[in-house]
Amino acid sequence: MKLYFKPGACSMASHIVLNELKESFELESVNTEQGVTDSGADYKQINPKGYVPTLRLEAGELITENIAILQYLGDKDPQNKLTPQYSSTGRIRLLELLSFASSELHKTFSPFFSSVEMDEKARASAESKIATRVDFINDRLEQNSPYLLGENFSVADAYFFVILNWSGFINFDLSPWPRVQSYVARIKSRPSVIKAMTREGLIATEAA
Ligand SMILES: N[C@@H](CCC(=O)N[C@@H](CS)C(=O)NCC(=O)O)C(=O)O
Repeated sequence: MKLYFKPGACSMASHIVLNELKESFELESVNTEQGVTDSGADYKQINPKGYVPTLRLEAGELITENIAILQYLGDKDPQNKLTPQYSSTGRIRLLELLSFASSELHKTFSPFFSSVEMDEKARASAESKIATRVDFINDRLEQNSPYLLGENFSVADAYFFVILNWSGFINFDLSPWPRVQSYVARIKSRPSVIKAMTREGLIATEAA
């Protein structure tokens, strides 16, 4: 398998999950602005949508979209319990969380990374939306801990971690939600996360 990624972007969630698995995999970084991969390939030929992540399977098949890739990877080894079984209530809860992460949380952070600068009003409005979404995560963690689905770290936690970790890059203060801050710190200490962050250049030394 090969993951096309951009350092620190949402693709890091799939990178983390790949590190949780025992299978070997390759990584190739993508310059999405220029539409080229690290080896010089035209990224539009790999993923016409132009954004990361893309997962290439051994047989050459390509999977796009965070929530599809995360579930594909999580289902690979049921013993890892990264995804609850299909048709279970847990699986619906997972899908509910992944949809929320993708269309509500992730996309509220996106304008902060755009080349178009946000004015104060737009920033305040986006921050207020992020706050209501973090409220939800906080409530969820009050009922389910240490992870969003309860006892087991799931692919949803990898995705939520990557997005919540962006708070530091956009100066969004998570201290009003200590429960969420501890959740982020807990996930950040996982060897799979340290390894992914180190490889993507987000932390300087590999502590794992
Ligand atoms: N719906 C897509 C969104 C992916 C996405 O937003 N990727 C961002 C990085 S987090 C990206 O590649 N942005 C660069 C671009 O759009 O040119 C998914 O969930 O996979």
